[in-house]
Amino acid sequence: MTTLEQAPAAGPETGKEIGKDRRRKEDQRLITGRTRWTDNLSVPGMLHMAMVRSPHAHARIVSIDTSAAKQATNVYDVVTGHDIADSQGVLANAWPITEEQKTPTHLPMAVDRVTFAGEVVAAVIARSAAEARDAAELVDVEWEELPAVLDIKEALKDEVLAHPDLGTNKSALWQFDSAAAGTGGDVDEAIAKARTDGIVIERELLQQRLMPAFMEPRSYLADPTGEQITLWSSTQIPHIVRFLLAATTGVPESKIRVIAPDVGGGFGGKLAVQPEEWITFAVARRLGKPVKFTETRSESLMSNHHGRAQVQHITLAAEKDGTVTGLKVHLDADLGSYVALLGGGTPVLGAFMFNGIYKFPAYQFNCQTVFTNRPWTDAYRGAGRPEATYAIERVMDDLAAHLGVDPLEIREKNWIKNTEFPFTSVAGLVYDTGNYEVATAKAKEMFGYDALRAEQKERRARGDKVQLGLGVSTFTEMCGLAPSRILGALRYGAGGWEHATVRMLATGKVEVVIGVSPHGQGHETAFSQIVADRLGVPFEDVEVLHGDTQVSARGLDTYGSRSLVVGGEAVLRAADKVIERARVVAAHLLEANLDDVTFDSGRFSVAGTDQGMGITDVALATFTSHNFPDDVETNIDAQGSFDAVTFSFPHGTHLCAMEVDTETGRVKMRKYVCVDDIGTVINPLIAQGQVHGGVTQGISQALFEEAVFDDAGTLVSGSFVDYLLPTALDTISYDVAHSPNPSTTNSLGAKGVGETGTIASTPAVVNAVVDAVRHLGVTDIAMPMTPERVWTALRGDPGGA
Ligand code: MCN
Repeated sequence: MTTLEQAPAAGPETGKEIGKDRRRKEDQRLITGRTRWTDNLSVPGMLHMAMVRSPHAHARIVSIDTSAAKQATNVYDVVTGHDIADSQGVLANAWPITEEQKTPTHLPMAVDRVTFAGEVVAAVIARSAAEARDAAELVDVEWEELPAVLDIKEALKDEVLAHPDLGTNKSALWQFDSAAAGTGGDVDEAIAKARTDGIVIERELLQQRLMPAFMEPRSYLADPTGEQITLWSSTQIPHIVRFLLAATTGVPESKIRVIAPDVGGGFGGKLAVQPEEWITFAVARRLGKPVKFTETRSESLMSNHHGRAQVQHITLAAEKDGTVTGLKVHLDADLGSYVALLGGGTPVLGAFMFNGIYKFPAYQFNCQTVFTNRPWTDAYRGAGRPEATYAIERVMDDLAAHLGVDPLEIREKNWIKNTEFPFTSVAGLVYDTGNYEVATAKAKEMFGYDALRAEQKERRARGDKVQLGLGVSTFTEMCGLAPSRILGALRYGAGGWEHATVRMLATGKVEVVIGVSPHGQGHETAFSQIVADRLGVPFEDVEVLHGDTQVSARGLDTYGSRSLVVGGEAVLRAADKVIERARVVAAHLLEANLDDVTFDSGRFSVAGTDQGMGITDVALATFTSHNFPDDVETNIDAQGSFDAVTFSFPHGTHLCAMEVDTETGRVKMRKYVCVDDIGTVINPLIAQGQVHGGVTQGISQALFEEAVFDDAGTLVSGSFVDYLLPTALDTISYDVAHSPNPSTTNSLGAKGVGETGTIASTPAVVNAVVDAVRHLGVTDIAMPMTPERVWTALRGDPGGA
C-alpha cells in the first residue's frame, strides 16, 4: 500500500500535456464500434415507434383513420395529434429576434394542417420497429392539398402563404447600421460617393439549402418506469433538452434525466428539441412504457432541420485604389416552415461577420426572414458565419479583379493590422488578438503561391483546355458561444456560461465532470490534458464524464465552438480550487504555515525546507484521515464556472488550387493549404482532425451538396444517392498549420476550432474555380459547382435559382 511518505511526486509524464498530439481516448470504443449508441440500447418491456409523415408540403388534415393500423400484428397503440392535443408542448421558438417577429405555433405532431412534406401526423407504437413501420403504412390520412410556397423570392411576394393565419410570409426584419450604432459611418453615403468617384461592386449570391448529414441518425429512448423519466437521446444538448422538456410538459426538471451517450455527430443538426424527441417522451409517458424511436436516413434528410438557405444582396463601395469605404448587406433568409430553436437568430449571427477581417468604415446589415413550406432551417456548422465569409470573400475577389490586382493584395490593403488589436469592428465586436500578416505569409509559402500564379499565366497564354485557378479565403469568426451579456443583448433566451466539477479520488485518480456535451470532438482527451497539466497528474489518471444530466447537473452543452474556450476555462477554475483546498490540507499534514506552502507540478512544498507531498497523497489523506481539525475540510473537490466577457476570434488564411476542364466543366482540387490562428492549441492532432473535417464540409457545399425539392415540395435529394457527400476519393490531403496568437478572453489563451474549416473553405474553392475561368468571362457560378453548372457558366449562365 502506498503510504504518504512513500508516495512518489508527480511522474515524468506530467506537466507537459497541453500542446501534445494525444490520440483520442474515445477512439478505441468509437472506431471499433464498441460503444453503445442510443439505438443499441434496450430496456425491459421496450416498445418501438414509427412515424406517419405528410407527403404534402402544405395540406389540411381532413381525417386520420387509424383502425387498420391498430389491428396490425403486435401494434400497441396509434397516436395522432388530436390524441395528445392537450399535452402537446409548443416547441421552442420563444426567442423572437425582433418584437414584431411573426412566429407560427409549432406543435411536435400536426393536428389540423401540415406545413412541409415530412411533418409528423401520427405515431405507431408496436412490439418491434419493423412492425411499427409496417403498420404506419396502414394509417389512412385524408388530405386537402393547399397551395405551397417553396422559394424565397416567391415567399417575399406574399402571394401564396406558408401560414395563411399569419397573413404574410415575412417573419422578422433585423437591422444593424453602423451610423446608428456609433461604430462607423453612413453606408449609403459611402456607396453614393463611390458611384461617382470610386468603385461599386454589387452581387446577388445564393446560399443553397444544406442538410446536416451526421453519421448516426437521430434516436431516442424514453423510459418512464423509474422514479424519473429517463430519455436517452442522440443530442448535442442534453441540459437544454431537459430544460425545454420540463418547460413544455410540466414535468419537474428533477424528474427528467437526459442522457446523451456517445453521439455520432451533430454539426448543429442535433441542437434542438426535435419533434420526434418530444413525441417519444410524450408517448412513453402516455403509455407508461419505455418507447424507442430511431429514424431512417430518408426521414433524417426530410425532417431534421436544414441549414444555410439564403439569398445575399451585397453592395461593396471602394475608392479607386481598392480601399473599401462601405459594405451593405441585405439577406433574404429562408426559415422554412417554423422558427427553430435559434430560429431567426442563425442568419443574424452573420450580421457580425460580413465585415470579416477588414477595417470597413461603414456597414449596414438587414436580414429579412421568411417562411416557406419546406423543413425549417437552423444552425448548421458555422451558423451564419460561413454564409458571411462566403459573401465578403467572393466580393473582395471581385474588387481585386475589377482593379486587376492580386486578391491577396486587396485583402492586405483592407485588413486590420496586427498592431491594431484589440480592434473594435464596424459591427461592434472587439476582436481579441490576431496577425493576418503572419498567417497569410505562412500560407503563401506553404502553397507555393508565386509558382502556381506563374503556371496559371502560362496555361492562360497557351489557351489550355484545363485551366488553373487560385482561391483565397481569409476569415475570422466569433466563437465560444459564450458571453451571456452579448447573447442577452441579442435577445437570445439562453445564457452562455459553462460549468465543471473536478474530484480527486482517494487512489489519486481524477474525475472531471463537464457541462459541455461532445459528439465527436474528443473532449475526454483534450480536457484530460488540461487537468493533467494543472494538477500535475498523469494524463491516464484523468477520467472525463459528460452527457448525463444526473452526473453533470449544470451545463449548456456543445455548439458554436464553445466547449474549449468556455468549458475548458471552467475546468481550469475547478482544478485551481481543488489545488487551493488541497493546499490547506497539505499545510495541516506538513504542519506548516499555509503561506509557506506552494504548489508546482503536482507537489506541495514548504518554503525553505525539503518537505513536501504530492496532491494525490493529499487526496488519499482526505479519505483515510480521522483526525482533521474543524477548520480543515476533508473534501477537496471543487466546481468552476466561466462566462467570458466576449467571444474569441480565430482567424486564418486558406488557399486552394483548382483545375477546371473548360470542355467538360469538371473541376479537380490540386492543393489546399490552411493556416489558422486558434490561439493555444491543446491537442494539435484533434485540432487538425477538426480542421480536416470542417474543410471537407465547406468544400462539400461548394461542390456537392444541395437540398432539391420538386414543384410539389417533395424532397428529391432524399437519400445519399441523390444528396451528394464527398468521399475520400473526392478529397485530397490538406496542408494544415497554425499561427497562434493566444486569446486574451480565457486563461488558456485558446480560440475555438470546431467550425473554422467550414467557415473558410467554401469561398476558397469557389474563388479558385471562378479565378480559373474569369478570363473567359465567368464571374459567378452557383453552388454546388457541378460539372453541368461550370459548363453552363462557361457558356454564359451562372446558374442558381
Ligand atoms: N481544441 C484544441 N485546441 C484549440 C481549440 C480546440 O485542442 N485551440 C480541441 C478541443 O479541446 C475539442 C475540439 O478541439 O476537443 C473542438 O473544440 P471547440 O472548438 O471548442 O469546439 P466544440 O468542442 O465546442 O465543438 C463544436 C463544434 C461545432 S459548433 C460543430 S458544428 C462541430 C464541431 O465542433 N460538429 C462536429 N466538430 C465536430 N466534430 C465531429 N466529429 N462531429 C461533429 O458533429
